[in-house]
Amino acid sequence: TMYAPVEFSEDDYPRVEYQRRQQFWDPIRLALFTLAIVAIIGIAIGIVTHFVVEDDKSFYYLASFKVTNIKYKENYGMRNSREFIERSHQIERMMSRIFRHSSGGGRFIKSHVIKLSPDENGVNILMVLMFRYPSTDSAERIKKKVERILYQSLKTKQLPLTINKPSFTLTSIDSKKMRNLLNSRCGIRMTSSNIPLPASSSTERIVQGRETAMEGEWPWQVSLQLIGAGHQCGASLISNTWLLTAAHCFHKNKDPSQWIATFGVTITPPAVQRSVEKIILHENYHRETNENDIALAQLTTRVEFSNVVQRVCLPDSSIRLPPKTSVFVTGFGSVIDDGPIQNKLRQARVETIGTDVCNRTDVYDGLITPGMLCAGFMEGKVDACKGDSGGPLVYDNRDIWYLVGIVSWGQSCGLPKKPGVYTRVTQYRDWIASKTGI
Ligand code: 4AZ
Repeated sequence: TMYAPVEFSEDDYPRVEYQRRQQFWDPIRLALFTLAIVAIIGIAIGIVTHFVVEDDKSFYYLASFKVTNIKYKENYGMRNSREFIERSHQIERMMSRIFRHSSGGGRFIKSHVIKLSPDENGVNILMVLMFRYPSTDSAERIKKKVERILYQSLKTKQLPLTINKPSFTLTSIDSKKMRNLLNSRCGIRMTSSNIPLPASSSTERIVQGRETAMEGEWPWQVSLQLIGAGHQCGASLISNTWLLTAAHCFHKNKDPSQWIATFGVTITPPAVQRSVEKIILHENYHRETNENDIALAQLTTRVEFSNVVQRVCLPDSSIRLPPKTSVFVTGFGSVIDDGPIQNKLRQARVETIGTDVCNRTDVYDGLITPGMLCAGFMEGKVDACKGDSGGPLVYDNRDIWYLVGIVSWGQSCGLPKKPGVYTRVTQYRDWIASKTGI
């Protein structure tokens, strides 16, 4: 058979073609057009975001300069001395004044004095300066800006200290170097990105009077555990190897080989773990009266400081906290009397209570000795409890944290007129030094 050619009538052909075109092309055009519009909007948003919401990065500098209108004092060599602390705060305040009110304003985060050393006509100051600038900026360009702001301030501002301009040097350092420099100081809290944690950031997240801690918020907190029996007590890290805790924690067991110390915001898993080499109880600890409820534990191997492990400062023995001073107690203890140990670290803000008030007949009726410190509230509720014993009561002085108390005893937990009783650390400053050299 032969194939006959297909015939189209003149009428049919153009109509079919026309209908196909209409069905096939229009949705695609519409899709392409929409896609193009979306792409343009996307790119526009990207460009705007890039300029409006800058991607900031931290820049660190080591500043060294001479101050000529003050004389060096011997105690400047000791970082925990009142003289060093007061002078450092004055210098840090001055740096805030210089950089906070400059055109580059909000870029300045913080400064920290590292060292004060003698100079024939004044004092040499070594400090770190922290700034946040867009990540696209270079360390060298920022250095120039910082120097310009500082030199401008020397000319125009009335500053309490006379900075010798030719002696001023600024060196860019990386975050690791900065961390090492800051680690030479105690009582400092940092987030994982090396930004200092703001003071008492989180007092509003209270759950049953106790809120859970963020990582790195209380980096000196230790959990003391008996092998096989778990968490027994809290403790505070005061150096790479020494822990300060309560003597009554070792009532059950004084054998160091049976104890371990863990660090971090959870008991399991711990951030770091160490075994215990040595336990030193206060010679005059009395179980019946709770007097001298203080002990030291030495780790078998040192811990390295990081954003989650850090030592707390010991206060000078002369420091006095007036009544109603805001302090924080932290621990893995129960949140109700006779409740279970908490796996996540908790914190509570309490206030110091004068010994005169705490010794009233309706409170602790004379049981509070000079080596003890009361803290909490007369109406009760917020308090330390079982399992917090040995742990820290800390005081924040300009973002540097001091160990002022050790959780010791109390009548139950959170009862009205029965505040927590703590070992008054200032009373034992010399005892700690005699045993550890710290
Ligand atoms: C304890 O049994 C304990 N409310 C610790 C602190 C307080 C009470 C008891 C203070 O370890």
